[in-house]
Amino acid sequence: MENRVKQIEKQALAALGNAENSEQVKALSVKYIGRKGLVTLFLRNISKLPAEQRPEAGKQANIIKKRLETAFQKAIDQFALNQQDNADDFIDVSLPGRPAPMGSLHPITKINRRICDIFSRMGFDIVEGPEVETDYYNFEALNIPKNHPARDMQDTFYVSDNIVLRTHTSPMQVRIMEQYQPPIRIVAPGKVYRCDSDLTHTPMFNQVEGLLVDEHISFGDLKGILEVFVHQIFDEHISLRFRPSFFPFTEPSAEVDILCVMCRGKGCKVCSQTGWLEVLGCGMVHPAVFENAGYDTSKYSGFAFGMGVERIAMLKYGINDIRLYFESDLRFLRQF
Ligand code: 2U9
Repeated sequence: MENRVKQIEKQALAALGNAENSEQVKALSVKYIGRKGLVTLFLRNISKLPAEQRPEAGKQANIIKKRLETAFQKAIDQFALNQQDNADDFIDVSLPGRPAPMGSLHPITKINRRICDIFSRMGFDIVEGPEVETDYYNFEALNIPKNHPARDMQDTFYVSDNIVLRTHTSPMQVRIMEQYQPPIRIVAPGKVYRCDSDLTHTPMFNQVEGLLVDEHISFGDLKGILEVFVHQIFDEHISLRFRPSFFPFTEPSAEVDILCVMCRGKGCKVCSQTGWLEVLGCGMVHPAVFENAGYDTSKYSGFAFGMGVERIAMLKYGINDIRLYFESDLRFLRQF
């Protein structure tokens, strides 16, 4: 008889091993230890056993009933836990994906591209060249003589006696003139280097310079092209003026100012009370520069211009410290 209850336990545990969910375990619990379960019936029938067997059989059957109760409950708890785990693992493929953090272009790159794009639409080609230059391309060919203050050690980074970090992108335009006869229409964007550092100057900054050479080019052409440029980069209604200036490589030379964006011409701290803000420099190419390039000055004339990209970006966005563009502070950069 005792063997019979042990057999029932063995059978119950084997069936429990094959159960796949808590519903099946509950059914087994009913089958074995429920009110009409096999172990329960065994216990009820103990009275039919010979008197001397009853105590031991009853003891065994109760122990087995307890063991099965514990085993069934443990299995039910385990299935409940697994179900919870599965719920955590569940992937809802219909949810929108997590947005990947995206980089963006630096404001100086954006303005640089915008400047080049405006000239490109007016037929200018974009040319790029070396940042380490010879004295000839950076100074001599551009009518900057040996004793000119721009060559000063204070202003120029010298690599050796004859080699410098370019102080402007003009050397590139000299190289183009050596290779091609007019007509030429180019802009040269790129990094340039000068020994200078304060609120509005950094030792490296970005320039865009332009050069247009053909027959019958006049100061009127220069004004027309640069007016279109200023209106496109700032605002088509902005007032501008051409103010006489001096550069060794252009004659006559001028600087272009826009009406102060802060005070609209009244005079304030930003425009040093002048009512105007300097945007770029320009002029008709000096005949000495054409002669160095081997261009026929009786046939060709042309104009050139140059601007600092950081300066344009400062004016456009109302930034008063150029160094902000070089500090990689995302709180600053995210605003553009
Ligand atoms: C050749 C001949 C002439 C380029 C020019 C300027 C005027 C000018 C400054 C603006 C602010 C430099 O970035 S800045 O500091 N540039 O004012 N640049 S005309 O003249 C040339 C270039 C090439 C062959």
